[in-house]
Amino acid sequence: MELKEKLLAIKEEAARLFEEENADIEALRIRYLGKKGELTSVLRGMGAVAPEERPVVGAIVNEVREFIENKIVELREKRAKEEFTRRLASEKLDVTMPAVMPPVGGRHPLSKVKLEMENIFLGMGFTIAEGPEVEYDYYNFEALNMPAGHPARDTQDTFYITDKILLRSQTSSVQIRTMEKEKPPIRIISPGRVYRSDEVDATHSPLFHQVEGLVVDRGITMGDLRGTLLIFAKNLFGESTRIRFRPHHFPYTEPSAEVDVSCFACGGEGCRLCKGEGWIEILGCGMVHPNVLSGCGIDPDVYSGFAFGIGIERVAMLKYHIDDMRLFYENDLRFLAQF
Ligand code: 2NL
Repeated sequence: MELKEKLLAIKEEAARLFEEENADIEALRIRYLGKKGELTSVLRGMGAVAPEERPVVGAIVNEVREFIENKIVELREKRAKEEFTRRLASEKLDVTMPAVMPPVGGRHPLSKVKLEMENIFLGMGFTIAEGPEVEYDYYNFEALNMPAGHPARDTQDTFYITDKILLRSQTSSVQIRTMEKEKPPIRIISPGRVYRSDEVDATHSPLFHQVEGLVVDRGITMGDLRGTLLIFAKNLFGESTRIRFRPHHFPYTEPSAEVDVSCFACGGEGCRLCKGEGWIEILGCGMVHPNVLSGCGIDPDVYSGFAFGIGIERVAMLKYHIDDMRLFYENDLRFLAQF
């Protein structure tokens, strides 16, 4: 019968078309199974088929539909496999190739200088002490022989949280806390942030960094201070570096001195860096004032000590020839990437 033959012809043609090299699966699916597809239109013609013939024709329609559906699935799988094989061949992966390195940051110049200073003192047997940046007036001023109203407080004016609590103006406060807690011998450095209510300019910042040092034991003399600072200076600026002490005044040390290093750019001849002086000021120091020792419960008749304070920014500016302190805080990579 006509419809049966038509169906078998459809099947045969479909079988041939699916075998073609560039068979377009989607186009074939629409052509045979789509709403206006060939099988669908055969089904529409079922009305003309004699009722007793309908189950037979229906079965053939179903068989042809299944045949085409299977062809679609088969061809899709075959294409996917081919694509996979093609990609395996073309996308070769060399597992021995070095990985793409993510960009890695570097240390901030202030951190570098701080670490360098820390390592020099660690090498001399010092340990690192840390403490709060928000500090009691007592530890920042009072215990350092600067009672309320002392004129030296003006030169270290800082930021107050309350009458009695402030942002530390030096890390001496950490050393006072250590002396309260520990018996001599004490040999510590206290690196960290300190604050002053200064206007920002090329050489001032309300936040800067310091390394302070403290040694307390029986029989500590100014000779120990000098020897320690000479080793420090030689390590930081080179073996030929010399140091000199100039008398100074700090309320918390007696005697007190400012220390210069021989210019590491010209060796002491006088140049632009040392402004023709041959010497560069680098830190303040002195023998710990007896009032400071006794205030911490350490008997000044038995023990003596020396202390010093070094500005990290100042050392970093000298070392790297930086003329404006603000560069340290602006986080401009064009500046930072140079270190
Ligand atoms: C500077 C240099 C200095 C100290 C810091 C100190 C610490 C204790 C006792 C005595 Cl616990 N002194 N530190 C001593 C001399 C100088 O810093 O130019 N300061 C304004």
